[in-house]
Amino acid sequence: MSLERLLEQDFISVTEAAAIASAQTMGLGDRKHADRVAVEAMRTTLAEIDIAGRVVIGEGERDQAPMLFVGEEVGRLAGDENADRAVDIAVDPLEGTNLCANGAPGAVAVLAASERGGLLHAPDTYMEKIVVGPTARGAVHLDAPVAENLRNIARSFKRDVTDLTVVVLERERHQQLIHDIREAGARIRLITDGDLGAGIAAAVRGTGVHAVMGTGGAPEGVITAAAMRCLGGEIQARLVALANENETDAEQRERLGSLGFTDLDRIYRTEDLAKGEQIVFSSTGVTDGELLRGVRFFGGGARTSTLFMSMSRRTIRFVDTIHREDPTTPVLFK
Ligand code: VTB
Repeated sequence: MSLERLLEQDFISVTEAAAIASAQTMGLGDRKHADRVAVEAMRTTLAEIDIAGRVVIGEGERDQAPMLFVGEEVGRLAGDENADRAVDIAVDPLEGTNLCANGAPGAVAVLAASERGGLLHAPDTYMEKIVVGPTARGAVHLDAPVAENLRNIARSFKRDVTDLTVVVLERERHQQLIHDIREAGARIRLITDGDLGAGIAAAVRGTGVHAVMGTGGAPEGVITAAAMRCLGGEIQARLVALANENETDAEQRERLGSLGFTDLDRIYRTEDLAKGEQIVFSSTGVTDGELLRGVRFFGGGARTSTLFMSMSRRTIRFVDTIHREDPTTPVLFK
């Protein structure tokens, strides 16, 4: 039986647990706390399932993160390299920590997994990305001028550029990009956080999102790639050494170099980021979003909405789960 099939229910419950835990902190204004409880819930649930899991994208390097750090072995079969359930795992227990802390839409709990070696161990730095869905796959190039990419996306959708919407993170660094998109005539949706969820929306028709452009986190780029493998979409990306609250540009460049990422011109394609032959992806809504509803508490339980995708099985499931503390709690149809 394929790994994907074996682990389906298990992985759904992992992101559900993380989503419920963090949703309980929604609006408390404490993003670190929201993230911590999501990490704890995800790790506790992972420990109960029959996998020899290895975290390849996690909460940070071992010295910075107590749990779900890169390299951590998780699952009941942890450390058993002969296990036929050896999987590499990329987690983002709470994507959009600020969104959750502010009760804003778009926060999700996410996990992607593959056979060993199927997901790039990307460093925790920035990544320049362009993401499109299956309709515009093959029509863009990271180095092409913005207007050219938009023209080609519009052609794929058989419409005008003015009928496209591009999602961009609202950041100072995106001034030029925003200017170029406006000048080309496309519409823009600025978001405060969460380019992973936006990338998934771009790969689903009917969401009104046609592309995501700009620079966000590299680890999320790999998880986006895993989702694109399942959805038939495309991501092109490049690592960027860019200062953040902890490091200068030069420090990032040095760290990238020490991890073996010396060619900062290299464009990573979807398959470079997530090359696995068996890929699964699970994402549960924490707050309401484009595709998923957030966690709803009803007194005596919670209801979650999850997107679970399996690449080789070619299934995309929208899973609506009622978690009851008390088995006598009535179930509502909707
Ligand atoms: C933001 C955030 C994303 O990376 O892009 C962040 O919204 C990095 O950018 O969800 P800043 O340091 O400027 O906030 C993500 O966390 C993932 O790509």
